[in-house]
Amino acid sequence: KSEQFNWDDYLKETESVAAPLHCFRQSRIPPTNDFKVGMKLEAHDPRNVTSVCIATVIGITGARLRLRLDGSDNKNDFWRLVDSSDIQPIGTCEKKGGMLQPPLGFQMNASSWPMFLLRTLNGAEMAPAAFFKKEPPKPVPNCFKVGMKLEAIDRKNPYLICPATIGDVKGDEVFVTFDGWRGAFDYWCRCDSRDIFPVGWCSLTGDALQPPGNNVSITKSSAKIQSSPSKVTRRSMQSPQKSAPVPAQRSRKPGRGKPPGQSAV
Ligand code: MLY
Repeated sequence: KSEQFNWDDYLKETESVAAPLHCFRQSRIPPTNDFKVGMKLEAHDPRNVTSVCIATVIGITGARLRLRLDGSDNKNDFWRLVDSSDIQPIGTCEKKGGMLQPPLGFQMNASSWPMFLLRTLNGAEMAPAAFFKKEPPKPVPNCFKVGMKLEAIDRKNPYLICPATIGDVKGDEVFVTFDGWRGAFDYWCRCDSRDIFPVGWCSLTGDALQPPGNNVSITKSSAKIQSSPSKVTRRSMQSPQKSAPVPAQRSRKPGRGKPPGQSAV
């Protein structure tokens, strides 16, 4: 396609800078993803984080795994980096004296858990310990600045990684805003969140980077022409902002590529 998203062009168009690598809790060189679909591992239940459960790799996307907890349904898949501290080789929990738990929403009678566990592990392909990478250290202090660009997981659609901008900084936290989308997807997170990545991450890992949502033009020059009917340069298949640009509420340069919409929900 001719209109492929390109960070170099985009940074120029929006006259913005990429957040420096050292701001992120990500390794400078993304970890290799050696996992294969079908392999099993231990994972903390995202809905009940004190529980360690058995998970199966359902998909591979860049340096991430799409995981499904054994005994759970197919509506609660989640994604983890191969260097996430939320995942570990099978046997780790027991070695630490813990007990594997049924996932929240275990589909069978709770009394059938021990037998279910035996069966799910019997003959399973277990992900080798060497596939699990060490989580990078926390960056200190928070060195993000308002306006810096990054790649961020859309927490409402966590398989998506999207171009984003730091909208605000407060203590150890940053406000992640999604370029070309109204505030509905924006969120606050800690600066050491594993859900945010430096510009170029997806191209290094092979994960798919979404283009910015775009009914509102992203260029600096056209962002000034607020009264003209915004030309649709790139159409999103989904539902990005539909209305005409609203006047900026924050007195920052229009580098974010879109006017601030309603506040995040
Ligand atoms: N189907 C969803 C997808 C929105 C994705 C927004 N991200 C990329 C910020 C919707 O249209 O609401």
